[in-house]
Amino acid sequence: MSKKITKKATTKTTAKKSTHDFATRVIHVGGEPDKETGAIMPPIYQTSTYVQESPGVHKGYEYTRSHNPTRTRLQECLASLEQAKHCLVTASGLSAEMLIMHLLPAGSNIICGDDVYGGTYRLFTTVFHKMHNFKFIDTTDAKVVEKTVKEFKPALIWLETPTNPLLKITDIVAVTAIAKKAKALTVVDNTFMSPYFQNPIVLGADIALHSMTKYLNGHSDVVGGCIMMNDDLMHKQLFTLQNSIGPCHSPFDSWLVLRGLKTLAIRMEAHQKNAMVVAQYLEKHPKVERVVYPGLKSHPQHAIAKKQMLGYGGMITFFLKGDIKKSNKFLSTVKLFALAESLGGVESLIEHPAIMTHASIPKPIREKLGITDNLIRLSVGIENVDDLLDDLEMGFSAIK
Ligand code: P1T
Repeated sequence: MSKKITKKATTKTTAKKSTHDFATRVIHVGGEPDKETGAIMPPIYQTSTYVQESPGVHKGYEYTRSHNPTRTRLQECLASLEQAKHCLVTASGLSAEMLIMHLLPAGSNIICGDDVYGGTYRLFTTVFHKMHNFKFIDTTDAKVVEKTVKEFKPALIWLETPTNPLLKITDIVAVTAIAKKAKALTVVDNTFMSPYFQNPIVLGADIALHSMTKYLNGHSDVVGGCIMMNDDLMHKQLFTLQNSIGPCHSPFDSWLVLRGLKTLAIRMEAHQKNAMVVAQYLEKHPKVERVVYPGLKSHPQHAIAKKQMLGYGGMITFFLKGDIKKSNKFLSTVKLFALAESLGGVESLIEHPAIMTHASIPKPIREKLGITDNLIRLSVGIENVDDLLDDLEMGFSAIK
């Protein structure tokens, strides 16, 4: 995509008000030199507790489950990137989702997109189904959303856009408008786009959520999650829940994400550039049945992608011509594309959703959605793209 990306912050953040461009905020918000020593890199406050002058008299920090200065810096930066007022950083993406589930009164109705990360589906259908009522629908069709909202009266609509793994795209502006009319909250899992390519809160969502494990950190060495929002009361409630339940992020891991974040803008550009080349190569390949990439004109929601996203990201899924045997052969032949779960790191990864990331979704549902045995998901890294194409070609050559 040749669109010039200049993203000025339009909303104030509690943490740091900055009108700088995204590429500047990602480096400087939360990255101020240490006041005491001038160290240009933020210290890692590797401490569990803080000394108090007298009981209850302290410098704002009591215990690291509640607050930690390294984590505070990361939260400031992430809030700024999503153009949100608040951010809470959590132990994992799933624990961020868990906190949001606890925010709602027991017995709430929740509409969730029918194609979501397998772990999200498992969390909702095997843990929170005891507390709330879930309906999984195709949120890419605003008419279906409108009808279901009327009948089901949800307290919350949960969107993943683009979805994992089928990269379906929901019109955030349209769905949040329907939700607002019905006084329902909207959450957007923005993991696949990162705040560089999509800002759900600016588009109308109440909450943007990320698995920080992916593009935000970008180096496949940290697990974490984050929740961004504007509402003060919601922030207070989620903080209380996090402090009471305990899924906090370690100071060292927060520091690693702060470090990884600095290159988010250039990494996302590089991921996208490579992904577009790979998607076009796959689209022409005789051994490929179909390619799904939001940047391709053939993507069913390409027009919405163009409207609401500032880029198309680094994730591609494609259907091989063939069966599970051919998929396995391909997956075990490629080398630069490492066969592993997860995504969003600088290195390219490949995986088989039906056996790996989405195995927790019952087979009949998976197949109805289109998560079939010939579906392969790529997280395109930032290596030299010709090397990546050679690697894929080696995989295709091995299929007879
Ligand atoms: O792994 P964790 O940090 O807990 O994040 C969960 C999660 C939430 N949302 C989305 C869209 C995700 O993709 C994930 C994790 N996904 C993988 C591990 C994967 O390979 O798809």
